[in-house]
Amino acid sequence: MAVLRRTLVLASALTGLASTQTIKQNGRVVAADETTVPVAAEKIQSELVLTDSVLAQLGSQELSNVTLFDFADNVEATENNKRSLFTGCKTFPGDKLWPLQIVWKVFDLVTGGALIKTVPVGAVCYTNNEHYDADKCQDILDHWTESATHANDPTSIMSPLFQGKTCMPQNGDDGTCELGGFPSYAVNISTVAQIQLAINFARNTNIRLIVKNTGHDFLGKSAGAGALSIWTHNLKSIDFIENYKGFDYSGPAMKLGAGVEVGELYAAADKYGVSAVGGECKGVGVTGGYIQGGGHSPLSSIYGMGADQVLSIDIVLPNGRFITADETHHSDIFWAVRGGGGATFGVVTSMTVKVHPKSVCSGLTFFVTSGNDSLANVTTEAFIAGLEAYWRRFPDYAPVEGHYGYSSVYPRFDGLPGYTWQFHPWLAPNTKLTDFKTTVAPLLAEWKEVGFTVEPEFFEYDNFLTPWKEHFPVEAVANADLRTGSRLIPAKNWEDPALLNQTFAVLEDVMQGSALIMYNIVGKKQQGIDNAVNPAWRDNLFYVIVGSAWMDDSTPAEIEAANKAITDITLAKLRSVTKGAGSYLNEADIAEPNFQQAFWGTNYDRLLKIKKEVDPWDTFWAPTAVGSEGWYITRQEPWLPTQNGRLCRK
Ligand SMILES: Cc1cc2nc3c(=O)[nH]c(=O)nc-3n(C[C@H](O)[C@H](O)[C@H](O)COP(=O)(O)OP(=O)(O)OC[C@H]3O[C@@H](n4cnc5c(N)ncnc54)[C@H](O)[C@@H]3O)c2cc1C
Ligand SMILES: *[C@@H]1O[C@H](CO)[C@@H](O)[C@H](O)[C@H]1NC(C)=O
Ligand SMILES: *[C@@H]1O[C@H](CO)[C@@H](O)[C@H](O)[C@H]1NC(C)=O
Ligand SMILES: *[C@@H]1O[C@H](CO)[C@@H](O)[C@H](O)[C@H]1NC(C)=O
Ligand SMILES: *[C@@H]1O[C@H](CO)[C@@H](O)[C@H](O)[C@H]1NC(C)=O
Ligand SMILES: CC(=O)N[C@H]1CO[C@H](CO)[C@@H](O)[C@@H]1O
Repeated sequence: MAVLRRTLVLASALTGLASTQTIKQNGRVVAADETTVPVAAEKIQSELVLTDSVLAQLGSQELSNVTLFDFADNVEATENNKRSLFTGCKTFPGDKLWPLQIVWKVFDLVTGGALIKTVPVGAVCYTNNEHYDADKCQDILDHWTESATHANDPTSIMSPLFQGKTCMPQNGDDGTCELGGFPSYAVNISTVAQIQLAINFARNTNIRLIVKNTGHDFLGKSAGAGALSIWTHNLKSIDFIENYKGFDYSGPAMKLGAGVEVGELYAAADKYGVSAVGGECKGVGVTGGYIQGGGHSPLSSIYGMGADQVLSIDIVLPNGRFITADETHHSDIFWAVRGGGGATFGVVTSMTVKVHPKSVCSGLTFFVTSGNDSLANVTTEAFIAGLEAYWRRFPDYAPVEGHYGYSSVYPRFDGLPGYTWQFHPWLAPNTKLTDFKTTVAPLLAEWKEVGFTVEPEFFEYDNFLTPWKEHFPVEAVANADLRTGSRLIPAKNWEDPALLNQTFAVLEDVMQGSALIMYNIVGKKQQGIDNAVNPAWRDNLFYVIVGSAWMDDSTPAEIEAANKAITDITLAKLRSVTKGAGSYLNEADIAEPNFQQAFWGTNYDRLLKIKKEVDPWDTFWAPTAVGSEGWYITRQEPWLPTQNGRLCRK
């Protein structure tokens, strides 16, 4: 047992001598270092876990500061819990109650040296910053739009807009690098115990707590000024279970650590001769925000959402306790975490998910430009007719054939009148190419008729990994001049010709000013599975992501207008033809009105009840998360809610 056998007190906190990094041990003042402050963990099965016996040995009754690591159900922690329950705001750097340096030092020591003081990823580009490094800066600039640049950094996120853009590497020559919405500290997690220590510490000191895995979140949910961050990126374990036996499933499964990314999952699944449900983008964290937010996949129209695959969840709750939740244990937590959203019910350390037989995949790709110039393949008139012919047939594809149609329409990049339409691809999982061609033949015939003369490239493979590698795009991230949002367009829009006509009119209107990232996909309801996934996914036919962009040199008025446009114009139009449907919380507009309904529909009330039960302290908070409505961030433009401010109760 790697536990502290001597008593521990933070002497400088008691005496006010913040600079002397000492602790009191058996009544004597000694230096706080690795020899006097051992790692607080006990080995249980394969995990290093924080237990009551470890805590008991960390402190003794006469010592008060060890209670900073107490579980919420410990009597000693009651005073701290009260403090966090009744304070108006989370404690912020500079506040009287912000932990002294020595406390952070001891926190670092009990976590085994895992605490990282935040240096913004862009700091190396600021000539007036102590971290300035021309080579490292060039490297960051060269790889800025790649997800790994941000995933591998303890605190960087891929939507810098919501951090406040306070240390953009592009501005290093004449700006000042500030922390902005980055957390103050991050814990580089390798054990369950470190997560427990971080949660207990943040709850007991009333500090804002955030969780960052890869930093893909589009709404800034993995950032937060003045926060302590739990950085789960390095939890990379993957175990294949050939014959998992669960409540009502037996078959192949995989147990995935919280840091496993989609590309790592797909490669491992292929190695073990199975296919797994994950997102389309390589770097997204599987059991982090993706599954917890629902998770749409190229395989969703057959096997359902990412969250529908989950058999068991290992999670540290807001009270600091480590539990396993499944259909028969902690079933409320099990229900809520599958679709209720990240950073809300605790920190997931791993999940066990179903995997499926490896099987044939076919599909097509194309790239078409419309217009009346020599670069165009088709006239814009034929283009629109071709697009409508495709949309009209959506009911034949995702819900019936299990297809995943992933394509984008953009106004032409060269500014000439017209559009481009790119398939990234149209994927038909578990389908032979001959069958796929039969299914799409009527559409291709109609395309010819209306003058939409394209030559798609078809493909077929005996597995999912290869087409995913060959035909899916590498997506650029970290655009700081862009707001995005999404809408789920339900099957019922296809049942009413007038509504379908209106829907097409809205889409054609929207696409004049925005890209349409289009998915013909349904989160197919799986027999016997009930979870918190947005019910709107179950009757979806057309999932669309839209955006509103501006330029680096746009005026403040233009930037404000573009930010408001996504909510009040673009998405308002889409909402007007999809009343009662929803939006996907992981790819949503941060200012989505009535987000509770839009992200969770009828599941919201139960989610909020569970949130209040497991986290009465609001230890976990993230913008638009379940229960987030009771708090706000100070110093915000109402049209741009960033994480660059203090978190306070309303
Ligand atoms: C380029 C790109 C492509 C995408 N493609 C898809 C797609 O195909 N399908 C799809 O469904 N989504 C997709 N997404 C959206 C993606 O699912 C979300 O951004 C998701 O939140 C990413 O999760 P993460 O853990 O990687 O990111 P992070 O930003 O690190 O975390 C996201 C949220 O989850 C919380 N969180 C992370 N880990 C944990 C944990 N272990 N326990 C508790 N909370 C945690 C964070 O606090 C945050 O609130 C895409 C996003 C991008 C940027
Ligand atoms: C985080 O911890 C891992 C070990 O789990 C280590 O390999 C890595 O270098 C650490 N990263 C940082 C930034 O400290
Ligand atoms: C192309 O179409 C645009 C309007 O859509 C028109 O202004 C322009 O004159 C046309 N050019 C040619 C070469 O026909
Ligand atoms: C469109 O035209 C370009 C060249 O002008 C060509 O490379 C491309 O294959 C065409 N697209 C289709 C789908 O026919
Ligand atoms: C909607 O219907 C009207 C009348 O039939 C037609 O003129 C119009 O082109 C249709 N619009 C769309 C987008 O289909
Ligand atoms: C950071 C913290 O909670 N420090 C406390 C340590 O214990 C002494 C004595 O009880 C308190 O005065 C400090 O506030």
